[in-house]
Amino acid sequence: MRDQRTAEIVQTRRENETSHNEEAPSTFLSIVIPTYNESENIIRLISEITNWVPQDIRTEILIVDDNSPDGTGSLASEYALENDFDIALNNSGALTIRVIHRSIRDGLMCAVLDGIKASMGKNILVMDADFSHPPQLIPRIISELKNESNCVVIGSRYAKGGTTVGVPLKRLLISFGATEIARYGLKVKEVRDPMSGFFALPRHILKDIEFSTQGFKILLEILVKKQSYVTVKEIPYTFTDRKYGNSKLDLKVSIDFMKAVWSLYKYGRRSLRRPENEENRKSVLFLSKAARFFTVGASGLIVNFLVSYLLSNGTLGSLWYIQATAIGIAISITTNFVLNKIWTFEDKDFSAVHSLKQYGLFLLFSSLGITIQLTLVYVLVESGLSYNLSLISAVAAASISNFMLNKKWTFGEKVWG
Ligand SMILES: Nc1nc2c(ncn2[C@@H]2O[C@H](COP(=O)(O)OP(=O)(O)O)[C@@H](O)[C@H]2O)c(=O)[nH]1
Ligand SMILES: [Mg+2]
Repeated sequence: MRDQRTAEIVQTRRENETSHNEEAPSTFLSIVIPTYNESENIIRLISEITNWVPQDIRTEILIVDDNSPDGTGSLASEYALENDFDIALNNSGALTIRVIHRSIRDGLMCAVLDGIKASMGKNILVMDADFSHPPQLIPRIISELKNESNCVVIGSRYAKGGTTVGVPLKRLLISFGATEIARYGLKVKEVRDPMSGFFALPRHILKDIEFSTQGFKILLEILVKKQSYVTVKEIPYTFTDRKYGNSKLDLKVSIDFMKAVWSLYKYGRRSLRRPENEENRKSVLFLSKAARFFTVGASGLIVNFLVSYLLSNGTLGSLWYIQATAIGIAISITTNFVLNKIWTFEDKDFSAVHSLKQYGLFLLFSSLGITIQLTLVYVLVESGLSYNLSLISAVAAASISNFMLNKKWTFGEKVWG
């Protein structure tokens, strides 16, 4: 299946190369745009981009479409053929459009990676097709790319001056929670928006990175895996929720995030076996433990959610949601403690006094989280959000502070390392 799909991409590329070959060697920027059912957006977006790309910048636009049922792929191909984008915009600049038609829907991350593989530019810009990422930012991004050779340029919702408009509360909370977990858990805290899908970088930064196509956000992987090598420039912008079409990521978002934490954890373990220097070793250790802690947290989230849900919906009981949540919290704290002791912090001292003291501290720090969690659940449910989503958001917020406190006090480790 996969080979068949790859073959189709290559074939599409070759067809296009026949007509665009002469432009390829000096392309400055490849703009990779994944699409799935974006027929209402894609043509307007391409023409907006052509308006905003400076005329002296040789650019290719690469649409990566997963056989959209609404015909986005063929619309884009027809548009590219009808509008002769091989005509130089002026003496030195030119714009080409290529469409990669993938026969099956194989996920956003994989679509972007296929686009990057097929691209030819010295620099790569990744953006969505739904106008959440404003093309007006492209000139700024280009000038930052020109300024520095190792710079990852991020369109940032959370840097000072950036914001989001029209995004439903539940998505904002999930996005914010995931961003904070990534920033603090995976040691990219100096980056305000490491989960952005709007970013650009010189191609050479991607050398040697083995992406996990099970991953969640390409930018996050780049930042974690190349953090000592790159500088980061965040450009604030206003993220506007799409006007046309539907989001495809609502349901998958939490599952994908857990997968990402898991694969970054595995990366941390592998790197640990070949530490190059002390600082690197410390950061890998920290990264690895944080990833484990949050994986345990994610398992606790499932335990917490299931217990609370089953106790409130009549399956195991019909408790008031606050009571159900409290029991869910108590059980998940205990499973979290055991897993963190054995797996995250690899503590081999199982003597009763030591373990009980640790459990006491773990409870103490968790009670801080409980306060945050209960308050948040209450505020969110009472403000009209569904109980399930309120619960997920509150659990995520509470687990962040726990990592640092437990690392230092419960398990007696230095915070860093
Ligand atoms: N090729 C491809 N593109 C996708 C897929 N899922 C989402 N996209 C595109 O990825 C971008 C972001 O998706 P969107 O649904 O807007 O996610 P949201 O902004 O998080 O709600 C859009 O341009 C989508 O068309 C997919 O499975 N394959
Ligand atoms: Mg979107």
